[in-house]
Parts: sequence; structure tokens; C-alpha cells
Amino acid sequence: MKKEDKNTKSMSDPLNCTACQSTAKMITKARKDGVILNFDRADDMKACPIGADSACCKHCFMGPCRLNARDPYKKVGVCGATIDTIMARNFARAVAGGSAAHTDHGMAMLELFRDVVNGKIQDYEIKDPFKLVAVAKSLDIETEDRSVEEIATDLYKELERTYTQVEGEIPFMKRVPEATLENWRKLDIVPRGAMREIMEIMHRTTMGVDQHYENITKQASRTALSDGWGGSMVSTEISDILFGTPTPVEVGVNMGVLKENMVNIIIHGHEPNLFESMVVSVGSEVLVQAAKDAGAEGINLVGMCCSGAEMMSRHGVPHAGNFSSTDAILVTGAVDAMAVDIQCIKQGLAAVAHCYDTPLITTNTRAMIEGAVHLEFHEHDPMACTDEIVIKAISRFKNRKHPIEIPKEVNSGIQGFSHEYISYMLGGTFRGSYAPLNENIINGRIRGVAGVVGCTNPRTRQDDSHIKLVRELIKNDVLVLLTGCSQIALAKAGLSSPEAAHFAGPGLQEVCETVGMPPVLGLGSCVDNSRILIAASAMVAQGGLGDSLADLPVAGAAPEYMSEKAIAIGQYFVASGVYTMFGVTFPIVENTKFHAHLFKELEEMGLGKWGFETDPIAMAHSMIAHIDKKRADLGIDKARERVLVDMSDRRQL
Ligand code: NFS
Ligand code: SF4
Repeated sequence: MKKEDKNTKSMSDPLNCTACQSTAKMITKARKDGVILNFDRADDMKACPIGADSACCKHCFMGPCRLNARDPYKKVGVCGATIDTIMARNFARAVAGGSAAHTDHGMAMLELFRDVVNGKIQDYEIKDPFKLVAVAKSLDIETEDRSVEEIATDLYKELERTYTQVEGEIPFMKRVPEATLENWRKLDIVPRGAMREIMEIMHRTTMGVDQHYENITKQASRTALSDGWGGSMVSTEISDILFGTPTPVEVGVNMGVLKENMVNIIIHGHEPNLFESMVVSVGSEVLVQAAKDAGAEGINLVGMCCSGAEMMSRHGVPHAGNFSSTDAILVTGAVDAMAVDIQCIKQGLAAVAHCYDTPLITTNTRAMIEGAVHLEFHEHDPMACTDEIVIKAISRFKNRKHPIEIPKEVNSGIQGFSHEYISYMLGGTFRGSYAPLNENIINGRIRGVAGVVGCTNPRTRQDDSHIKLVRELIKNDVLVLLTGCSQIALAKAGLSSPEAAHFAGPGLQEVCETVGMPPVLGLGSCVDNSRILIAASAMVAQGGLGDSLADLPVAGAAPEYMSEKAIAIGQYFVASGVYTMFGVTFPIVENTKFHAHLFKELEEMGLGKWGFETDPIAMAHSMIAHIDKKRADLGIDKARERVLVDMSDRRQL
């Protein structure tokens, strides 16, 4: 489908590669230093046009088979597979890949939880017993007069089914609004355990099995739901129980959080346990003294990407940038160690790290990189790894030999809005609820809610679409919830501070000023998109906005996505009833049956639908038009006109 063609613009100007000033400065320095970054490779690597349209198949060795996107029904594969089968299979496998990433991460968190509860792991503890009880209650686990250990043991057993359940519905189906769940049952897409669903996708998409695009899409929905309402949701809930549920915290974001006279350590990846232990290590008196002995003022720990977003949200740890900046930041020369775990870690980091003598340290048995140092992280002895990372960083600091240039940008804002906090913030301590949010939507001050999420992609100008899209949405009174790299893009653009309320339309601005909140609310990492699902369910349960998730005046977008994980997230949002728009590129041929299925027919089945648009302003207006249509269907479109007229009258007075 039509692609963003950045290649028409001159990439010699770094500001055509990124809207992020600090990243642009590092692109300039990298070019001076003769260092290649992801932007340069994206420029150099023309995307295969057949692959970009998803018009090829290599699922067996009679192929690979290439079809013609211009005339999609002219040819079929050697086996006879049509364009619709080929695209649906490719799409389903992307959903499987993304869901596997989230659910494997979630399962790792759950295993950690199990061994903390049974005492095998001593270095972590349950930090939020209130959340433990709340989650247990939501799954009908008995909590009265029971110890934390008893409740936690039952919760572990119950949640393990999220992954291993062979038949029947997974636990968090209890959180899905009844009307939505009934529709899923009717369509036969209620997920069983993620392992089963992913296995079945891989089976059904091999040569000669499922060759009906509608049936393949059904399995893609079921698998994606086992991620959003399964693996990802478990990850968020268990991480909150173990490490604390986020509440708003003021925090600095951007490359300026690096400090020239300190030992700088970056953690980049997705599982919060490594990062939590790093916080302990950098607080160790012995190591701080060692850093001072090496001539540093101290140790400076910062995050990048999604575990960075979680630590920023939970503990206010500064965040240095999103996906496209992870190699650019090494060009500062100021990074004394970068430790990574899993997901979104570009192999190209190794070469850049090498140029600046920065140790790149892999820590997870599932993810090694040729040329990186591997220091394996074990939860039963986490400090063995994290202390060693600090020692390596101190040694690099002592032997720094590259000139240092740290961009000064630091953008301060408020992060850490869990769905629990949104309820508390709007409803107050004693009557925490979604009633005020629903009321403000019904009366029209808030037109609707948008989730803007996902990656940055060097094939399009970094952060640019995130920022333009979100500014247009809030200007039109749409409250925006953010996660992942999108949250970081908006933080760098200064939109996460309460003062940014003046960018919002009059209705949203009034709500923000009354509550003292920014017009965009950052919820954490990509697995924390599950917080959006829970918030949406709470809105339905609160009443007045229909009885199914598909009735809500909401929309979703990933304007600069690059990962299979984003496709999985998009598909679970769509299957949950949300109109979900992607930018940059979409692996599909227009004017095909599969395209009509994703972009239209799923909605007719009571689910949401996909949308694609590379222009962020047009994307915003498609989302707003959808929100307005839902408002009209709910019969609340008139109220908004009244309240906005009232407000302008009051302003005049
Ligand atoms: Ni999400 Fe996080 Fe970022 Fe995209 Fe990667 S870090 S899980 S996939 S690039 S938002
Ligand atoms: Fe070609 Fe069919 Fe084999 Fe795919 S499964 S590579 S379309 S022969």
C-alpha cells in the first residue's frame, strides 16, 4: 500500500531524518565521525516493493512465489495460493511474532512472581499488595482473611492459564464487557492460552493448511486477543504488583539527561527486572565510591525504549530517547555502558558502540549479539550481573578517550498514569471512578479518547507524525493516552506537562486545568497498552457510553510503527472494537478481498477496523470522524455542541 517516500527528500539534512533536535545533532556528529546509523541504512536500503505489499510467499520451497500487486488476481503461487491467502498468512505470522514477544515477556514476569512468592528468589518482593488483592478480586480469587502468600499463590496458578490453557477461556476474559465477550464467543475468537494460539497460527499458515483469508484472520484475532487481554495484561499487572503501580511523577526526557562528569549507564529493552536491579546496583555505596575514585561525580542511570518507559513511569528514572535514537546516543561519546535485554535492540548498535569504546552488554539468554559482551542476568542472583555492568562502565569512564558532545535538550513533564490513577485523579480519593471521564465525554468537553502508541521508524521522519497527530487530536478535544516510543516522542515535544493544556481545544483544556493534568497521559511501555483496554472496559462498565467496547467514541493509532509487535497490538485493538490507524506502510494490496476484510468487514462483524494514512493530520481527522460517528450513534453529539457554545459564552462574559 502507498508508502511514505522519504527518499524524495534530501537526507543530507539531518532534520529530514528526525524531528528530534538532539538526535539530529548526533546524526551530524556521526557523519563527521564516519559512523553509520539506522537512518543512513534506511536511506540506503530501498524496501522491496513486492515484500512491502506482502505480495510474496516463502512458506514452502516450491517458491518463493511473487505475485503482482498491480494486478493481484492475475497470478497465484505454485501451490495455487491466491493473493488473499498469501497476505493473510503473512499478516497472521506477524501477529504471531508480535504476540509471542509480548507473551514470552509476560510469562517471564509471571515466573519471576512465582519464585518470589515461593521464596526461591530473594532479591525482589511484592511492592504493591493492594494491587495484588485488586487483581485477585477481579479474577474471583478469595481474598478475605487470607495472607499475601496465599492470594499470590492462587493468582499465579490462575494466571499461568493465560499461557498454557489448552481449551476454554483465559482468566482476563472476566474483564471484558459482556456484550463484547458475547460477540467474540459468537465469532469463535475468544482466546485459549497464548502458546496454543501461536502454535495454531504457525500450523495454519504453513503450506497447504488454512487457505481462506477470513478463517486465517479469525485465528489472527484470537491470537492477538491472547496477547492484549492475556500475555501483555499479565505483564503489566504482575510488574505493578512486584515493582509498584505507577503514579504521576515529574521526569526529564531527552539526551540531555546524560551527564558529562558522571558514569552514564543506559538500560534499553523491555523487561523491568534488569532495570530494577540496576537501580539497586547504582545505589551501592561501594560502587558509587568506585565511580568517585575514578574521577566521576557519581553514577547516572537512564533508560531508553520500553523498559525505560516503564521505569520512567514507575520511579521517575530519566529517559534518554526512543527506538530510532538508541544508536545516535552512543555518538555522544558519553555513554559508559549500554546494557540490553530483549526486543527492539538493533544489531547495528554493536558497530556504533565499538566506534566509541562503549561496552554493549547483552544480559538475556534469549538475545545475544555478535560482538557484544554477554553477562547473563539471573533473578536469583541479579547483582552479579548488574554490579558487573556498573564496574565495566566505571572502567570505561576512567579510560574515556573520545571527545564528548551531549545535546543539551531535556524536556520535563509528568509521566506515570496507570488506569487506577486515572480513576483516582478524575474521581478523587473517596470516589475514584470513571464517572467524571464518562460525564465529560457525554457532555462533550472531551470529544473522545485516542490511544497513540508504537514505534518510530527510520523510513519516516522520527517523532514527526506522532507529534503532529497528537497535537491535532488534542486541539479537537480528544484526550490522548500514550505508550511506548510514542510517549517519549510527545515528552520530547513538551506535551506531557500540564502547561501544554493550552494546546488543547476549549473543552479538553477546561478539564485539564480543573484536574491539573496534561492533555496527553503516558501509560508506560507497549505491554502497558493493556492499561488502555482496562480503562476502556471501565468506561463501558461506568455506563452511558454503550455496552460494548465497539460503542465507545475512541480510536487508536501507531503512526510510525516498525515492529511485528505493533501489528499484534493493532489486531487486538481492532478485535476489541477499536478503529486503529497505522502510518508509514501497510503490508497489503489495496482492492483485494483481504483488504476489504481488514478495513471494512471486521467492523460489520461488530469488531473494530484497520485504517492506513501517512499524513498525520489526515489521520487525526479520520480518527475524529470515527469518534463523531460513535457519538452520533450514542446520541450524545448534540450535547457537545451545547457545551462548547456555553463555554464560548462564558469566555465572552
Ligand atoms: Ni513497542 Fe517497545 Fe518502541 Fe516499538 Fe520497540 S521499544 S514494545 S515495539 S520501537 S514502541
Ligand atoms: Fe509458493 Fe504456495 Fe509455497 Fe507459498 S506455499 S511459497 S505460494 S508454493
